[in-house]
Amino acid sequence: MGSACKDEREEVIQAWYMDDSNEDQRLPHHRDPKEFVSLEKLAELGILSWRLDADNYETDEALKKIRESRGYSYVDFCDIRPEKLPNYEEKIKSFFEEHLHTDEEIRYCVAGSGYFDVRDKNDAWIRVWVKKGGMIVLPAGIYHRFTLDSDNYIKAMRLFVGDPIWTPFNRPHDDLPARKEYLETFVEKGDTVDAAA
Ligand code: KMT
Ligand code: NI
Repeated sequence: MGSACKDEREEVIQAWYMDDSNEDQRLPHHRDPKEFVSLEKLAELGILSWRLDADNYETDEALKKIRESRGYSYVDFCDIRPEKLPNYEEKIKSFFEEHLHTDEEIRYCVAGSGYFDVRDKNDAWIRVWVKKGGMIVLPAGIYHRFTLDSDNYIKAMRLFVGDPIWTPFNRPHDDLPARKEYLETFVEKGDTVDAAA
């Protein structure tokens, strides 16, 4: 009952507040009790998401429309698993360093799964679990990090507007225009309404 109303994205993208234990980064790190975060709340942080048909990404009209409307001209794939990725342990460590980018980070999981951790408006970690068929956009300037989950495998399409710039700026990088714009657009908006009265 009621399941017809469920957002189909929730089958492949789930988010929750993290605990603060230092256990293995690949574990879920739920709080006790669990505190899930809605996709609407992620949207308030500037995070967009879709559910797509990962078995047919080569011909998928829905993906084509997203790429056209958002200008995602570039695509490649990254395949992250111990056997495939050179310097695997080193890369896993660097993905998990908190950082931001001056452009969107756009990832479409076509196989496997992984955790994209993002900071909320109060600087708490939200863990965003993306599974096969889930596509997310992290806005420019949001602090975030990535880890595999305990299945140790993701194949993700990486998209970009024009020539890709993957440079991570490890925290703190609060003086970058992209950071300031992020805060103005998603964190400080609305705060001045009362003060202006
Ligand atoms: C990133 O930017 O952290 C990555 O590209 C990680 C792999 S994408 C699933
Ligand atoms: Ni990143």
